[in-house]
Amino acid sequence: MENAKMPKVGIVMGSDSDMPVMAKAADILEELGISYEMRVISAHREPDVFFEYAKTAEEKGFQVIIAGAGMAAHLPGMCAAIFPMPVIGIPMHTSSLGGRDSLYSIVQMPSGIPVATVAINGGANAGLLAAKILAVADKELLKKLRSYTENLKKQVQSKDARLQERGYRAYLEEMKK
Ligand code: RP5
Repeated sequence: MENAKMPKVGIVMGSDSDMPVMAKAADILEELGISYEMRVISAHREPDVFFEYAKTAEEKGFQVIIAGAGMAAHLPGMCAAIFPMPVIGIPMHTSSLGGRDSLYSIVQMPSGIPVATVAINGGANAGLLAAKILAVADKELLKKLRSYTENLKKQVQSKDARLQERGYRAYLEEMKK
């Protein structure tokens, strides 16, 4: 049973050390007015808690889960094994293998259980991808996404206009300030 107060997106991370990246996904959802719930749940260190989370995610109203993890990053894939709707995986950068460990763990899912994997530390894109999935059935949200994209274009255009006006040397100096 869906109601307006239910969070539409579940944001889950394997450790609070993932928080700076996961916060970027939450920032995007807040900017677009999308309700979410954020949790720290480790699939390895507390498998019983994780299983309960993934099993009850649908009845809590989640339509998308954004799951971030690092190293042997099984959290997103296991969410996708249990939760029937889209799961977006965010591979964390790691000091030992530069995040390739997390990336391969998340992206190399077996056939039948997809995880939409964004770039290493791609928190903002995960938030945007979740919004785009929800926008398929939400015209107001689609409008906000169009204006978000239009704003990106304006930012590049104003940078280029400044470059044309000042020249690259002055532009570079101003960037250092
Ligand atoms: C993963 O192990 C987490 O997602 C985190 O990225 C990584 C390291 O966790 P901590 O040792 O910082 O708690 O489960």
